[in-house]
Amino acid sequence: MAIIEIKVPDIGDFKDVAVIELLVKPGDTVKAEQSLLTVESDKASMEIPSSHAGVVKELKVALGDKVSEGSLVLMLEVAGEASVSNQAPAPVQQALAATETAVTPVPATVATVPVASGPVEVRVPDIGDFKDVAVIEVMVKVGDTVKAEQSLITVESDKASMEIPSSAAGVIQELKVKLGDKVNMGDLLAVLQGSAAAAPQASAAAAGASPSSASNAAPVQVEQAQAATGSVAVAATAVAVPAHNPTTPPLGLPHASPSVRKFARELGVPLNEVKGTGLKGRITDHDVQAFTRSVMSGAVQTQAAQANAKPAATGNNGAGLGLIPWPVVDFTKFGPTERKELSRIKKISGANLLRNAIMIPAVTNHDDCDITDLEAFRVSTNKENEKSGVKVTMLAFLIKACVAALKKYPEFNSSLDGDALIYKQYYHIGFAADTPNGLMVPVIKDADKKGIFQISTEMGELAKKARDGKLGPAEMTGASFTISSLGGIGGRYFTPIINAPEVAILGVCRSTMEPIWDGKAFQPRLMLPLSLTWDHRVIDGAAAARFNVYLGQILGDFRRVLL
Ligand code: CAO
Repeated sequence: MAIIEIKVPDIGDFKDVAVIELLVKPGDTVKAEQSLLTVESDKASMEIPSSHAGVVKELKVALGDKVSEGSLVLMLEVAGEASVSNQAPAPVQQALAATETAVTPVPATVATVPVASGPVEVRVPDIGDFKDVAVIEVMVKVGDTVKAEQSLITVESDKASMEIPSSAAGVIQELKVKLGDKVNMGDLLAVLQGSAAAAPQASAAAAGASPSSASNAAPVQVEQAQAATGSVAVAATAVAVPAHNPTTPPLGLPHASPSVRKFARELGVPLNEVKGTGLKGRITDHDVQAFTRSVMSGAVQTQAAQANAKPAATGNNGAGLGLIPWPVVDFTKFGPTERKELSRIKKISGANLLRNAIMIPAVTNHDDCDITDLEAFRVSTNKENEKSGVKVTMLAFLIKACVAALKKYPEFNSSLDGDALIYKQYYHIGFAADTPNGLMVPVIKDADKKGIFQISTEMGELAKKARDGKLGPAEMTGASFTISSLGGIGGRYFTPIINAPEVAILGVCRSTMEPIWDGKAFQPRLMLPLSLTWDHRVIDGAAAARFNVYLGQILGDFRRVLL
């Protein structure tokens, strides 16, 4: 075993290029020519391969470091007695695009020509082993002004694809190629009205120019596969980039030119989600733009956004959570069935409920409170106000009592915002309403500023609107706390699901007369079952118990609200 130094090979004109990606870590076993890191200049990016197989002992570069030819990249433990000082750097390796099987080098065989002033012919430079490669993308049209080194077309063989740049700046007078044409080194691509740019002329390559003139050459971009951690475009400049052995291509990678990959990277567009409309499904910059537009307009969601967003009411089979799949059962085997679509409201609320149930570490405290006196007051109040047409139910008192408890325990009236809590200084109370189409949650705004009659009146109006399907968005949003009352129906306790981004919800069931021990005897008292569900990230069990106790005290003696 020996430890050898792996250095940056000849990367042509590139100097002080930034390390943008580390592809290995200490302990990793690497093959010869396996990519170790990605470097990027303002013109291109490329992967730096290992010259040997071995085990990575130590990384000598970090993200953001600047490297040049000869810079030490890492220490590698290799089999045998290799000399540390004698390791030739590996050639710069180009990875493979989705449909490609290998990448052929782009040798340095273009030469400089004198400055052009009249029409300039742009020809296919030396593109190495590529012969009869198909034009799969034409990036310019007649009349376009192009800069020297701007990509004009993309060509593709069965092994690789590459962008062919203009050797001069100018206005395109004639385009000599079209989609599907086969081209070779030296073929005429375009005629420019030159603007005296001192750029290399590809046609010189055909005339047998020497590889040593490489430093002046126009770059030819060779398409690079998208690495697992992000796409990287290699611009193999027309320097001496030696050939390397074909490697196994990564499968299922998107098919796009380096410039499109760069464009997508800049926009944060996941290329593998973009549908290519170019030849052979190739992704063009228009496709990237169209994808961006559709994401921005909300017409499309990226997979990452979908993963973070609410799952469908029932469409999610649990695979994303690493769960076993949802059982698919043919119920007709067991008896007659009928399939009915969920209502729109059920679909929407189902998705929200699922997210909230999964994402919130929720705990429910069950408690009873004595509402004997309050119920007597409610009944007498309703009698006194029979003619007003406003009926006061227990829920109106519960809303008022909750406001008092929220004021005393403000974290129940908050929302999580990353590592912080947003304390709301308003008291908008949502109440779950049962409608023919499903559950809706209208909101009583500023419940702290309203009396029991006003709350009762609004509740009646909002509940009616909910049942008639006439609630507006403003009437269903902005709640800071929610109450779900099943008191009119029955039941004892239940575990309501928090209506995110709220942090707590109060469930109420039907009050019943119960024998309560007063220290001397059992007394008949009307007991109201309360179920408070709370987000344990925000609220502690003790605080939840205090909230319930305080709520019970208020409902037991409503005069406490005034204290
Ligand atoms: N204990 C005993 N009786 C109760 C009670 C309680 N906790 N709460 C209400 N009642 C009584 C009322 O006093 C009323 O009695 P009367 O008809 O004798 O006057 C009756 O039950 C019906 O009340 P209500 O339900 O019409 O009125 P409300 O203010 O209590 O509730 C509303 C209004 C809109 C919340 C309710 O109609 C509703 O839709 N509840 C269902 C909420 C729901 O679905 N929650 C579950 C969400 S999770 O899926």
